Amino acid sequence: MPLPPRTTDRPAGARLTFPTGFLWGAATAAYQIEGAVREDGRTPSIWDTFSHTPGRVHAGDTGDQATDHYHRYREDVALMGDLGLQAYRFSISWSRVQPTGRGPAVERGLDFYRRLTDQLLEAGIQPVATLYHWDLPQELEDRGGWPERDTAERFGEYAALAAEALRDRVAVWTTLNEPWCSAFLGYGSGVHAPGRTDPRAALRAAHHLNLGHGRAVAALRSTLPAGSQVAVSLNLHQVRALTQAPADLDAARRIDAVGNRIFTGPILQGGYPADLRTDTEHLVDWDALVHPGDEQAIGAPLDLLGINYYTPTLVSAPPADAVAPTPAKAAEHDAHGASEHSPWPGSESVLFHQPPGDRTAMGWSIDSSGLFDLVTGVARANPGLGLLITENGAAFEDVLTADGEVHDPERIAYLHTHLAAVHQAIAAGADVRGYFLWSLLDNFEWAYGYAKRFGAVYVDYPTQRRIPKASAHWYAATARANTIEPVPNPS
Ligand code: IFM
Repeated sequence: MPLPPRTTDRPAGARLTFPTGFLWGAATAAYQIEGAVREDGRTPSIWDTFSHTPGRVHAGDTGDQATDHYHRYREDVALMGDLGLQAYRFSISWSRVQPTGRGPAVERGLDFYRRLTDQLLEAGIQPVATLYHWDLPQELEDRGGWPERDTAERFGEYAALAAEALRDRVAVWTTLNEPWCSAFLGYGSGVHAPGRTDPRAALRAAHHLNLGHGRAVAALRSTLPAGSQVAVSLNLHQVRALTQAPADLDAARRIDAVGNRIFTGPILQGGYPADLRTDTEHLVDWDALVHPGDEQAIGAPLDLLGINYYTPTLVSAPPADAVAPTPAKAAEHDAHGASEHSPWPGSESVLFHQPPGDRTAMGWSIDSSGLFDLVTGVARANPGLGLLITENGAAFEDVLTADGEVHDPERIAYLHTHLAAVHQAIAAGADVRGYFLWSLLDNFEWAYGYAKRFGAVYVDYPTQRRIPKASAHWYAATARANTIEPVPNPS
C-alpha cells in the first residue's frame, strides 16, 4: 500500500508537533569518545592500530584520549540531563568486553557499561546500545577480520556476553552501525581501519557483517527479556541519478545495490538481490560465500530499523567514450575521504557528483529532502517496521568565542530542516519513533581526527571542558517542546 503523498493540510505557520512518545536522543561511539584505551584489560582494536599508523589519520590523531568519556561519563550524563535528552545511543567496545575477540568476558570492561547505564537510568535517560561501531579487536583482524566467516561467529558470541551483562538495564539494542563503512571503507577504499584495499575482501566482509548481525540478533533474542527491541543501523544512501537517461539510472541502480540493498536485501527482504550478484560475480562466488541458511539467519525479524542520514548521493554513468574506470573520482565523493581505491566493488566507474548548494565542513551537500525521500521509501518497502533516525547531524567550523559561547546557526538550520523532513515523513505515514542527533560531543572523526566537529557540545580538547553550543540549547528546547517551527524554505 503506497504511502500518501506529502501532506500540506496544516494551517500555514502552524508549529510542527511530533507524535506523543517520540524519542529525542543523541548518539556517540566508543572509539570516538572513550579514550582510556589501555585500561581495565582493553586491548587494541583495528582503529588503535590504524590511527597509530603514520599517514592514516589527519595530523596523526588517535583515540587514545578522545573526549576522556571513560573517566568523565558522570559529567557527560549530567550534561545530557541538563539538555533534556530522553535517550542516549552509545556503542560498546568489543575490545573491552572480550579483548581477544573470543572467550569469557572481562568483567572490568563490562563494569564501565554497567556504571554508564546505571547513571543514565538514574537520570531518566533511556540507554540504547550499539554492539559494533567499527572497532574490531585487532586479534580478530590478525586472523583475517570480517572477510573471514569466523568473525561473524565470534560477533554472535560477543553479543551474547554483552546482552547477558546489560539485559536488566538496556532495552533497545542495535547490532551493527553502518556496516557499509566497515566493509567498503575498511576493506575497499582503505580510508578506514583496517585500511585494506581489496574489492573481493570488501564484498566478503559485507556478507560476514550481515551474518554477524544475524548471529547477534539470535543471541540477543535468546538473552534479553521479552519486550526488548532489536535493530540494526544502516547508513542508507539516498541515491539519485544525475539525469533520467537509462545509463544514469543504471548507475544509480548499481550504487543502490552495493550501497544499500547488499544489506537491506538479506536483512529485510529475504536475500541478496540478483542484480547485485550479477554486478559483482567477477569478484566473488556468491554461491560459495553464502552458505545454506545464511540468508534466513540474516533475515531474522527486527523490531526497528535504524537509519543514519547525512547527505544524498548523486551519480551518473561514465561518459560512453571513457577508456578506463575512474575509481579516484568515485572515491573523492564517497563522503568519508579520498582514496585511489574505490569503495564500490563492481561499479568502480560510476561517477559521483557534488550537488549545488550549501555544504557542511565535510563538504557534504545539505539537503533534507534526501532524508524525507529515504525514510518514506524505506517505510513503503517495509510496512510495519518501526524506524529510528539513529544518526543525523553536521560538522561545521565551530569557534569558541571570547564570550565563552559557540554560535553555530548553520547547525541549528541543518537540524531544523532535517527534523522538519522527519516530521513530514511521519505525516506521510512513516512510523519514525525517534531521532538521535550525531553527535552529543565533538569527537574523533575517524580519518579526519579531531579536525571535524559534529558535536552539539563543544569539547575543548586541551582541557576537556564541555561547552554546549547554541545548537545544543536549541535542541534541548525542541526536545522539551516536542515541536519545531515550520521551516520557511526547507533545503
Ligand atoms: O562520526 C561518524 C559516525 O561514527 C558514523 N556515522 C557518520 C558520522 C559522521 O561521519
